[in-house]
Parts: sequence; C-alpha cells; structure tokens
Amino acid sequence: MNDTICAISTSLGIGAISIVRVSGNEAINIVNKIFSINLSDKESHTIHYGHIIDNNKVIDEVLVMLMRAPKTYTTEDTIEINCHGGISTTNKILELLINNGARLAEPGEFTKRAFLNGRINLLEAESVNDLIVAKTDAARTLAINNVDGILTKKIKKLREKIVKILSNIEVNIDYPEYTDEVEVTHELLNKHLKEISKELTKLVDGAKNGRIIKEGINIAIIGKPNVGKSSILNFLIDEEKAIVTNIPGTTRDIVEGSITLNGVALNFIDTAGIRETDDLVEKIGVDKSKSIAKNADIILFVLNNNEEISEEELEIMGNLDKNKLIIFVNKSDLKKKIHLGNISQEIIFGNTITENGLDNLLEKIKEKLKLDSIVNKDMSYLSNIRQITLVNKANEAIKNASKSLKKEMPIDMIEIDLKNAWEYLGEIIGEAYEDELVDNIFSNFCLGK
Ligand SMILES: Nc1nc2c(ncn2[C@@H]2O[C@H](COP(=O)(O)OP(=O)(O)O)[C@@H](O)[C@H]2O)c(=O)[nH]1
Ligand SMILES: [Mg+2]
Repeated sequence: MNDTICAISTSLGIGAISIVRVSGNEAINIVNKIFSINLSDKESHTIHYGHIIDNNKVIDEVLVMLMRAPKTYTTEDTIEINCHGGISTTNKILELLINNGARLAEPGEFTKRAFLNGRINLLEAESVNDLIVAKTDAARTLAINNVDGILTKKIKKLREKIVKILSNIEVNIDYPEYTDEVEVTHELLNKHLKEISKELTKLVDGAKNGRIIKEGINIAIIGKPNVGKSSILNFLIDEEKAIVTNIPGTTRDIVEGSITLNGVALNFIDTAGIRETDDLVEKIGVDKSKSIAKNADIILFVLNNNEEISEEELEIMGNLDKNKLIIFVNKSDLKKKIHLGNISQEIIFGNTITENGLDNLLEKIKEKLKLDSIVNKDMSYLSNIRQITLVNKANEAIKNASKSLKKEMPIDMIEIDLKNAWEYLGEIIGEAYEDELVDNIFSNFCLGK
C-alpha cells in the first residue's frame, strides 16, 4: 500500500489515445523524472501539455492529468498520462515509470486501494467491475446504480434496524427502570424480526433478476426434427446462422445466437431435434439437446401445426419444467392438423414464412421473464454469489432469532443471532473483511483498474 503503482488503463492495441495511470505517494516525483514539465508546484486537477523524455530523447507528446490526494480514484496522488495509442509508445512509457521507481499494479489494485482507503465499499467496488464487463444496457444500468450506492443504502438500513433492536434489548436489560424507552416485548421484537427477514428474502429473490440482467437468459429451442427450430432461431437473431433444410436431422450440433430485449441479452440455443435415432452423431446431439433443455432458463418447445402431435412429443413435454415452458406451434401457414386438447399451457401459433405470430413469441418471452418490471432505471439487485450467500446467512440468523424468541430462550441467544446477521450484512459492503477475500475479489479485475 505504501509503494507507487502504475499500469496501462486503456486496452492495449491500436487506438488514438492510451492512458497510463500512476498512483501513490511518489507519483508526482516519478512522473517529474520523465516529463518535460515539473508538476511539483502545479495545482491539483489540472492538465499539462508536454513531452515524455528518456535520456534527452522525446518518446511522445502527451497530456498529463495531475490529481492530488485525497480527491482521486484511489484517494492517493494520482497521475494519468494521455499518450498516443499503440502498443509500443504505451509500453515504453510504462517501462520508464517502472525504471523510475513505480511498481506494476496488480489487476484491480487501483480499485482495491480505493476500497482499502475507504473511498468506496466492497459492494461498490465489485460493481465497478460489473460496469466494466457489462455487455448490455440493462447490465450497465444495474452496475452503475450499485456503484452509486443504491444497494449499499438498503444494506445499511437493514443493519441500522438490527442495531436499533439490539440497543433496545440492551437498554431493557441494563436499565429496566428507564420507562421512557419502548419496552421490547416479545410481540414487538417478533414483528421487527419478521420485517427484517421479509426484506432479506426480497433481496435474495431480486438476485435472480440481477443474474438475468448480468448474464442474460438462455433459451433452448427444443422439438422434433423438421418442425422449424432452426428457421425460428434464424428469424429471431435476424441472421442465417443455422442450416435449414427439409431433411430431418439437419441440426446435429448446438447453434447459438443472441439478441437484446429490453436491454437484456437473450441467448437462443438451437438444438438437434429430439427423436430416437441410430445415427451416432445425431444421437449425441439429441442427448445434448436434453441436457441443454434442463439447464436453460426458458424452453421454447416447437410443434408443427401441419402434423398431429406425437406420443413422443407429449412425453418430452410432460417431462419439462412447466415454469420454464413456452409452446410455439410453427407452420401456421399450412393446414392445421394438430390437436392440442389436453395441453393446459398457453400456446402461441406462428410461422417463419409469413412471420406471423413471431412477435407474440417475443412478447411471451418478455412476459415470462417479467422483463418490463425487472428492468428499470432505479433497479438495484444483488448480482454475485458472494453477496447472495451473505444475505442468505443473515436471513438464517434472523430466523434463528425468531425461533429462539418463540421458544422463550434467554435473550442473550437472540442477541447473538442478531449480531451475526449484522456482521454478515457488514461483510457484503466490506465493513469486516479478510485480506484473502479482498485479494480474491480484486484479482478478477482487469489491469489498470
Ligand atoms: N411452411 C412452412 N415451412 C417451414 C416453416 N418453418 C420452417 N419450415 C421448413 O421446414 C423445414 C425444416 O426447417 P428447420 O428450421 O430446418 O427445422 P428444424 O429441423 O426443426 O431445425 C425446412 O424446409 C423449412 O423451410 C414454416 O413456418 N412454415
Ligand atoms: Mg434444425
């Protein structure tokens, strides 16, 4: 923490500009050794035009941003050198900084310093990384909301509530004569615990949305050969990606394609048609289809309007998770021969020739995922497993406290559970942390962040 670190913060490749970042006590002194302008007497948050010099040789013409502690990303003296993009120049400047006393930063080390120096909390730091890797609009909005502390506020509020209960208990135990304080009756305590547990459960439930937004949704297209699965994939992603023929068994391997809907990535997975087959390659494909259906978030089961539904199709459908299932009857342009008497699920008809009904299919997917309600500008969901695990643990502890209360256990037992819940929630924002955990989190960051 005491040394001065440096790294290339932009991605290394051909580009107009690259940024090399330096942070630490010696940042200004080190840059002074390679920059044509002395920064020592310059004001904070100013930009300086000059040259990077190595042994009287001009290396590059640059703009240097000087940001003095503490109002910087890391809270330390920070300098950002805007140099010409390209691998050679950028690396040369980095090399000069290292030769003059800076150390190459580890991945995520700038953000780690921001955390260790108390400028951001752990949850916000993790969200910085989410922001960097966000691939869709919704993922970006979620990440920036969390960087901005919306989720932190929720967690802090819950912790405050727990502290309040704890202090009420203490007052009641230590100063029973203090009659102005609300007496913590079992009833009141129970009510508070229930409220907290409800909010924690809501947080965990919301995490599902966080995952949807961050990682996207996998939608498996399943059905018998030749019902039009590959044609549907091609239509949805607007690309001739999967081979379409009238020969049953054309698709053998998995073909994938993505679109974004409401800012969420939908990844469609076209599979081999499920049927009994002696062809070894096709058989492997069929087995793969089944396992993909199992792991998908949504299963788009495709039937053929122009054929009677088969026993096999009914059987496969019967084994699929109903909550994930969307039934699409394709080839609605052809004569209707299918009878769907016993299927209770809502069914969508359409075809890929006149493209009728395919909009309804997308609407149905949106509805099934509740995309309209989960994606909004104020959303803040837990979105990583570390955070979710801790909320679950906190909830467990609160539930234990409730149980102990019911069994009329001594109040100390309840206090212990409450303290545990408070600590678990604290770990989410990094109020209590282990070095190893922190190292682990930041090592997943990219260099220069
Ligand atoms: N009439 C009609 N034919 C279709 C429709 N969708 C696909 N097909 C045809 O059905 C055959 C099989 O399509 P394909 O997408 O390869 O089916 P898959 O085996 O389920 O992937 C091809 O000849 C397609 O042109 C449709 O909606 N209506
Ligand atoms: Mg196919």
